[in-house]
Amino acid sequence: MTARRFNKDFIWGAATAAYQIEGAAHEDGRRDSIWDVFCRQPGAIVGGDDGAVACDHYHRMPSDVALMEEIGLRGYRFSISWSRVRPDDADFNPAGIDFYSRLVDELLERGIRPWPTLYHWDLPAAIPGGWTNRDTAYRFAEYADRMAFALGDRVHDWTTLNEPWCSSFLSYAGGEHAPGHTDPREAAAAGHHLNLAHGLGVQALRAALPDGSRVGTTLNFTVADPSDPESATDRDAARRIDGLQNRFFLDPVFRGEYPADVLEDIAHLGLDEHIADGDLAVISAPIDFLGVNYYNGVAVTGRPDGGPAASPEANGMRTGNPNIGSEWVEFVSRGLPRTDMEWEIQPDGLRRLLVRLHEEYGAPAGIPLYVTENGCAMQDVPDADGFVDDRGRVDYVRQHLEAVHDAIAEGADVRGYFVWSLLDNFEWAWGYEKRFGIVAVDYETLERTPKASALYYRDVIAAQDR
Ligand code: IFM
Repeated sequence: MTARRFNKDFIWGAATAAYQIEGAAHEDGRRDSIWDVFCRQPGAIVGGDDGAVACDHYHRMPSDVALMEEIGLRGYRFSISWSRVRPDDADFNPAGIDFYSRLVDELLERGIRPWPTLYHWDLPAAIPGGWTNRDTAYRFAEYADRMAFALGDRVHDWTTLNEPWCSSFLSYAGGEHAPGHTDPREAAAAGHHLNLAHGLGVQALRAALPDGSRVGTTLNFTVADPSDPESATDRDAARRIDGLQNRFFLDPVFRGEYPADVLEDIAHLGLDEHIADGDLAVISAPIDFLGVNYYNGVAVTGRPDGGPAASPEANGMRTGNPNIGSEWVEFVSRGLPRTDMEWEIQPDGLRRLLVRLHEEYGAPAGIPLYVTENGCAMQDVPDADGFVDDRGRVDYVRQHLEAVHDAIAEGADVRGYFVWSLLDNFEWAWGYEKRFGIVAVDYETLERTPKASALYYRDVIAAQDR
């Protein structure tokens, strides 16, 4: 991999999210987010874990940024905690804003480009109705405006949302993420309100930021293949997954419309009731880049006997409840190796995804793509010194970087890669059981130890300068 050349401006980064690493959940004015509340529900999180301490990044931020510099990162994708910045949905909190201002300064001092995301799932719990409430989208725009005012002189790349599919369908229908609801009609409403929040957020950011600032969004993508390509039923199952998980969020932003086939699939969910005149014009305001999160592909069938079932874990989390549409869909195993999340390792899915996104969405809009998350959970075993020789993760990252390189060679305009994640961290409903970091975190001592994958990534980045 070190032999492959990327453009000299390619951003080599790592990503995290506020609730997963910061801790300090009730310090300096921060108040509950929907995740703090969800974590208190018995059985919601493996091991009864929560983000109260997490990696304690809130207190260790300068040394974490120093670690980023040691790895050679050129970009750092983090999220801003709305609940820290505007606790209880009331006044803005200067101490909360100051944390992100100091983080940005620290990054810039070390030559690392700040790449903030405004919403990575930790909605203030006090907002009535969460994302089922249309008003939440307008509150998001106020928050975006305030952050642009605070950081816009130093931050040039802004992301509105992270993975709105997760904060709508997985959260309001799948029940696996906060607030843990299982009502598909709520999920459809939440999905539209998140799309609207993105559009209103873009407007607010554009109005407040200096010229030359860039605004984008990050979506998670599921590359669904029919289990049997000859089966029309399986092909239709793949279309439906692509529709609900990918195009439900892409098409309003890039084309100003919901895909007709998806509207038909979910006609029973009352989406129309939530779409007001002018919403789609707001949502489709031009953006400057698309963030692409990719972890795995899935093989799907619409036939009851369509193949050996994928494990229950593979059917959950990243894939959510696939049966929100009107027809039944099942994920089947095609025998590929899997990560500790039971997700298939399928690097070629990333190549195909990037080429498709470029051809169908990026190129027509004239905008580049960034891989804003890619990585894997593995069963890490530290040695006596706490070092993790995570060969499996090294292979995963290498294969996916090759896939990015191949996609670029095929014409996709991909300008950066952010590995998920810098640190082992709070993996949502899985608590601390699943480890995605290239840097190990000892949750007793909170000590950080770069894994073999961090050293590998450092070498890949360094090789680009030779
Ligand atoms: O940890 C998450 C992250 O918060 C969003 N994208 C997927 C990651 C792995 O599940």
